[in-house]
Amino acid sequence: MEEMTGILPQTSTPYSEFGKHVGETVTIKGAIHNIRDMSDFAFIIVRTARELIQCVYSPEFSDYRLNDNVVEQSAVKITGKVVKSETRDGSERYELQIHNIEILSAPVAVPPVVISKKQINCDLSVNLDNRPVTLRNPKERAIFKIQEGIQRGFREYLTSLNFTEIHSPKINFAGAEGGTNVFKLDYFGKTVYLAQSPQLYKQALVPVYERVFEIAPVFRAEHHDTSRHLNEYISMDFEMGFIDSFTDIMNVETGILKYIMELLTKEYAPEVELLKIDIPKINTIPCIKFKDAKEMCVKKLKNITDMKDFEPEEEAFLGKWAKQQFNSDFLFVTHYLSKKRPFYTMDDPDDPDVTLSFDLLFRGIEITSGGQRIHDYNMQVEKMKRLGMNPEEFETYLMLHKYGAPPHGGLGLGLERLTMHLLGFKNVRYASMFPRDINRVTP
Ligand code: AMO
Repeated sequence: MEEMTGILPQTSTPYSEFGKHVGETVTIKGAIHNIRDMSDFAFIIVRTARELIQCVYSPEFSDYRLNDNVVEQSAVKITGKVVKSETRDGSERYELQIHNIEILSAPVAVPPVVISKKQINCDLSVNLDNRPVTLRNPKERAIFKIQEGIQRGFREYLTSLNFTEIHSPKINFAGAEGGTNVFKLDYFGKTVYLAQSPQLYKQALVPVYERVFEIAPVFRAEHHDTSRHLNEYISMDFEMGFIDSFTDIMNVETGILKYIMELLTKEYAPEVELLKIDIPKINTIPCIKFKDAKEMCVKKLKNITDMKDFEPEEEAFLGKWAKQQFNSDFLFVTHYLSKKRPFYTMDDPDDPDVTLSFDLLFRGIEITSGGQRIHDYNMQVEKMKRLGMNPEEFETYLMLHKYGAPPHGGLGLGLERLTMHLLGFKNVRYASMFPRDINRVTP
């Protein structure tokens, strides 16, 4: 009887180890990404999990004879000799002189979009329609490797501060953020809602674990088609107890972002280089109160009518201002109006018209909302009533307050929004693997 050892045999040599095998025969597994036939020899570029490996075919050293089965997107196992290759910039590169090719699986059709070029050259909608294929393009897949790095950074940094990772339910008894952008669902004859955020649950877990975080999808029934809204996105949330001020939350976020940018620089260098990412340098992040930011916008921009919130052009202006004044790509805007923030937000005891809350702008676009929450039962019930809500419908949420909760706060950071602005995309869909918007639920 066969027994499992828990050890995965290494049957493919990673490119990062080629330097140790110069002159030796190795085996690699991957997909044929591109074939460049040069009549008496050919370059066969093999795509592995993270790299493109240049393999050279020549009847001089290849036992295999190239034939019609060797096509782009075939899954192959190639055996060959590692040799150092010439580079214009003098950097160390290696290639494989092919001895043999084993076709593990061959496609039955040519991809609908050319994916072997440096970048995908088609409309966004065609790119998204063909996502399982277009994501194979090295630049496209690099976007989501970077996204992995962002999530890793968020997770690693918070874990180092003793936060506990949680998973809250996505089928909920109420919308956590209010408003109309909530998906209703028929749940065995009852109306329930898809989670707009993990808000109510992450707060409930503060008296349990003190510090919690979650990285998970959330759902917003956005009825409009904009370049920065998705109907499903990944929210990176945390919540922490025993805060002295909501600035504790902003300090933790500053630490998270510094850590993420360092991690990307150190461990995601191939993707950072491929996508030419301008990694922001973060020392400190400046803060401005909503009221002061608004006054500045009104002075500098024309036709500002909404005095309770920012228009996208105001955020863009504030982003430029932060860059000029503080050389910062980030800006915290604090003390948003009470009227514009959700029911769980703590009002400022010194000025109840404003809240102990903040948004973080990155290069002129909001990527985070957060703040201090109400922890007092009577204060929360009273605020709900003031906002026309029925506290009885939130009985289980109010257990948090009823049975004692420490002063606490937290934030939600949109993964796709952060990726979008880090990579300089004009549309958030480029930063979503399989975006869901008002017109799209496939693939
Ligand atoms: P808020 O609703 O502001 O706050 O969302 C937090 C962050 O999530 C991102 N975001 C979106 N990204 C893509 N598409 C959307 N439709 C979309 N909506 C929001 C943004 C935004 O800054 N519970 C609070 C957070 C908290 O206070 O802890 C909340 O969800 O980057």
